[in-house]
Amino acid sequence: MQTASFRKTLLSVMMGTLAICQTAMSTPSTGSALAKEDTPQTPAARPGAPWWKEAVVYQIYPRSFNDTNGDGIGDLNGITAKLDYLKTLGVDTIWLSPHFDSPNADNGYDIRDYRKVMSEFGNMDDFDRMLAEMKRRGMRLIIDLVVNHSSDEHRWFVESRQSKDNPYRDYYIWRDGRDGGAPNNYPSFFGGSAWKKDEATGQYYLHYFARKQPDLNWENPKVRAEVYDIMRFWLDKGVSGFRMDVIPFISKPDGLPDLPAENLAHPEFVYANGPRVHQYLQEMNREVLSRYDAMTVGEAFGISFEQAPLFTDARRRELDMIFHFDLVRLDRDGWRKKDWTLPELKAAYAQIDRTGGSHGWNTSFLTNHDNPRSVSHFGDDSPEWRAVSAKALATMMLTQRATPFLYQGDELGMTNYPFHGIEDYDDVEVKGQWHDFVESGKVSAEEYLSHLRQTSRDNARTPMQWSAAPNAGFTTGTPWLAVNPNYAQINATAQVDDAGSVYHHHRRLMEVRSQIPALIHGEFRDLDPANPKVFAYTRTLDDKRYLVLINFTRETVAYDLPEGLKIAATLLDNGAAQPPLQPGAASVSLQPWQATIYQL
Ligand code: ISL
Ligand code: CA
Repeated sequence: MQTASFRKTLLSVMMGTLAICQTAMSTPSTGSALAKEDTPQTPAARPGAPWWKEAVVYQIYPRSFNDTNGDGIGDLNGITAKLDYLKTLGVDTIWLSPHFDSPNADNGYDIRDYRKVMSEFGNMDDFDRMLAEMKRRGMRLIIDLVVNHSSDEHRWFVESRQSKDNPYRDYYIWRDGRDGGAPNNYPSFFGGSAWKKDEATGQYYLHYFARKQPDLNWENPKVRAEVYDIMRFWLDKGVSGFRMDVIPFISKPDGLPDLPAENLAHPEFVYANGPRVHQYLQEMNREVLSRYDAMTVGEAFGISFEQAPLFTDARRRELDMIFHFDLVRLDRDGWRKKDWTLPELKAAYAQIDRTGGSHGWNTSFLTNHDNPRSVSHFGDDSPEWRAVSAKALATMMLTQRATPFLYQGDELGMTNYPFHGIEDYDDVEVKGQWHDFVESGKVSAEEYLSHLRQTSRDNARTPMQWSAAPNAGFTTGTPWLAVNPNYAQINATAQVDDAGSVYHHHRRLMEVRSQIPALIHGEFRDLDPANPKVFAYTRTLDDKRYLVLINFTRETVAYDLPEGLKIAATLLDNGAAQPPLQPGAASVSLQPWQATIYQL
């Protein structure tokens, strides 16, 4: 743990930033006493930079965050109760996964009413109070815009399926079958065909995801107008932007021809490249976004690095940033786990940085509600190495030229869940795959489960671990999904009281990031892309240059700094380094999973 020397060196390096030292050492409560000085807006690190470039976003999966009424399901009041914990962590923007009225066929990503709060999560008063309490703390809220599809219980679809001439018929995508079967060979991501025959009219409707998630027809200008009204409704309430669910999927291929055989395993690369997606996003920007100081991030599942700038180049007036999936899905092919190498991971970071270019911007994330836990995914979640490797991954994630998105619980280094049988899983995607792969006899249950334990989305959806109390303090009832049994060792209360914890390292990283513009806006350069053990990159802005070194192994690595670089000072280390380096050093003995930010 950093000693007085940490405080002294940090002070000397960043005279102007005394604030960091002091706060880094004090330990906040996880309760809700509001500290007055917390509310002011932090000045832009780089004058003129839009707020969302300097934001640090925290993703909340409300069902699993915090339950305040004992029904075992997280709720909006549970979020409000933890805002001080988040404020002190240092995040300034919350991304709230869907909170809308939904029958929960896909945990909220199937919306029945876009202007109503899901009853399990609370009501609109709870929402308004939550938003007001965020703003009082100088925090912003972005919400999930799930408009590639709605729930089949949404009144639009209830109407649409009534008859072929119903005024809402064209809100969805209906086709006659072909040869007694589906209109084409499109697969659903959740198993089986992407078409469902509807007895009422004998036609098929399209659903890229579950049957209870019919795709909306964006060709219909009425549908687009409905979506823009919904966006204005929430922006006028004071929401600061949107995370847009599978937004590249909204424009369907003309004529809906069969997928070529080679695309059947990964249809996203066809679904994401419809002919009018950019026309619609530019219209959305003109009609809505350009009239608000709002942030937009698109979930660009199926978009290549080459296509990315089409969405994020500011001159095109579409989106501010997108989530690429090449990095988080590096080690899996659908549900199948596959090996990965550090050079592959580093290459993804370099490509992502390049796609941002000078007119775009990027996101930096290592997990979300659709991926396994970061430390189990890219770190080392064994008891001995979990904390230090979680801090190393945080150092990497929070020092990119991108807006960081931290997923709930990753600030504690929460791990994957020890799933056993299929009955342990809740996810609709798992149920579809079990049917398609195991019940069909294509794959044995053992093989499927051995992979799924490492790749399942449910790993990220287990309840937040607040304390060592029963059910990790998440609920006084029965949790909707089992709590990870390691909550006695890994929980917020213990870590907030331990200055050397993964929690506090995230806090210090966010402080350093907010004080050093180069760590946000500086040019990124990987100095040693082929190195299989060490990630060494610089961030340079004007005459300021910083080096980040991360050892991805359990061994000590003697590392000679490339290109004659010399270290001026150690800015922040994840507690692995000994002894601290002397100024002018040209080589470092990197301890196992050591992650250090140096000033050059
Ligand atoms: O990888 C996936 C498909 O095989 C999924 O993890 C995911 O479906 C995909 O990344 C799109 O995700 C988004 O849309 C889905 C929803 O289930 C996810 O939770 C959401 O993030 C449908 O709305
Ligand atoms: Ca609840």
